[in-house]
Amino acid sequence: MASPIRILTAVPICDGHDSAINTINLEFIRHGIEVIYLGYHRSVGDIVRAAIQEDVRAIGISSYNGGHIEFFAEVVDLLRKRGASDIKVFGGGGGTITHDDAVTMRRKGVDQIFFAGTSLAEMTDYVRKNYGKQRMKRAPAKSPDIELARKLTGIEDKPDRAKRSVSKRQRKKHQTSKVIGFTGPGGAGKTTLIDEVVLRFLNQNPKGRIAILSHDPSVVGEGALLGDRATMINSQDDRVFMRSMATRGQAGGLSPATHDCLARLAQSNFDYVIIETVGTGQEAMPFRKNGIVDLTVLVMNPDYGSRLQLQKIVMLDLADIVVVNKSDLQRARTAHSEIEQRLEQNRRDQRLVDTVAKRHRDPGVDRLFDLICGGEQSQRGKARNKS
Ligand code: B12
Ligand SMILES: Nc1nc2c(ncn2[C@@H]2O[C@H](COP(=O)(O)OP(=O)(O)OP(=O)(O)O)[C@@H](O)[C@H]2O)c(=O)[nH]1
Ligand SMILES: [Mg+2]
Repeated sequence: MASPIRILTAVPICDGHDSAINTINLEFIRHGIEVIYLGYHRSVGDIVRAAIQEDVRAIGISSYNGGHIEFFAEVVDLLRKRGASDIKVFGGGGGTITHDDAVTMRRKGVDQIFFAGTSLAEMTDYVRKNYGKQRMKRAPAKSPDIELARKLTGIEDKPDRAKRSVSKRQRKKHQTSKVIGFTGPGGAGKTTLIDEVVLRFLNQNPKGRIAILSHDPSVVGEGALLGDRATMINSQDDRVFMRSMATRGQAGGLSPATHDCLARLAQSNFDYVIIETVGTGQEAMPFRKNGIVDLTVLVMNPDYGSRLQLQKIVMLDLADIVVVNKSDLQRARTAHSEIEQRLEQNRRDQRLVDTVAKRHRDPGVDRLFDLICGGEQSQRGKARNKS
């Protein structure tokens, strides 16, 4: 079966009109399209970087506050400058974009503009027809990010073939990055927390690079809304390579291609590779069989129920670090002491950290960052310090 079409959607800088694109995103995913949503108020640079790293077929921009002729043209130009003009640009913006504007925009390299009154079905058909065919032979990659992004696409589209070609031992041997796995129930704050950890990394390591492999579930019809970039504001940076993956039918929090994509990232000269699973259930052990993850972090919401629920969460036995996030909530102190008792029974050197990920400069997140990045240094960090 053909792989799902991947597109990126966004709203330009100084524009908060996200209602239209939210509706359109939903329609796309209902029809089998994987949508990486970057959010609103996004710059040309952020949009182009994300499109390249995600290796999407096209960028859909929804623009209402004016300046669309220049903004769309700048996206097309920057794609060309970065060697990614095989990523196409389309969009809309109700009555704000006139028919005359659209003619100018097409002349400047925009594929298509949709006007007020267009049905959602028409847009979906357009995407399928124009961005659904297999790509022709592509020009050689002009940058390491483009090359890596294409490799990940290759693995994701044919996960079985990649699995056979790389053994677990080989993967570990070539690994240059420290790999950190984040998991935990839906909405516990994994994405917010990772973004804060990344911010600290970028501030402390002026030359460091980090990769994020982030997962969201595929829905009926096999599309997916991959929305982590909209939350990870700090991670939209040239020193962060981020890739969003849909689970594509696999249960347990990861996708069939995760292990091989992770292996590829871990060999690609990043200081750290962070992987986030989808929100998981009590029985989930997403990293157990994976020889690549060096450190596992379980992010808990204080509202897990009672002590009885804690007995059932398998990852509490396996995680290296357990985080009680949302420590600003009332139940957090009880949660801390209940989880502490639960971990004591394991008699392992597991760490327990309280955080408020959505607060800037939270001391709990500082502590988590030290636990993750303070000790053992990645191969790349060591090499950089020697030179
Ligand atoms: C809803 C709305 C709001 C809501 C936004 C809610 C939200 N979270 O999105 C609120 C009330 C918050 C709002 C605020 C403002 N708004 Co307002 N808003 C609108 C309104 C009424 C509808 C826009 C909309 O969502 N339409 C629904 C979509 C689904 O339909 P559509 O627009 O016809 O789009 C079609 C196609 O173009 C296509 N399409 C659209 N985008 C995309 C993208 C892709 C990828 C594709 C494939 C297709 C596609 O889909 C539709 C299919 O039929 C328009 C007026 C209008 N009637 O267009 C003004 C309008 C856009 N707003 C306007 C203004 C000025 C503002 C404010 C600055 C007002 C103020 N002074 O505070 C603020 C700015 C907010 C901000 N931070 O940017 C002006 C913009 C004028 C301009 N550009 O010169 C407009 C045109 C109203 C007007 N006539 O003055 N607004
Ligand atoms: N009160 C409070 N809310 C928080 C905190 N951290 C994150 N949130 C909010 O919790 C919600 C979910 O955060 P995410 O970071 O998306 O959670 P997640 O675990 O990645 O969610 P999934 O990937 O969907 O499982 C968002 O609305 C955050 O703003 C916190 O420390 N306190
Ligand atoms: Mg998340």
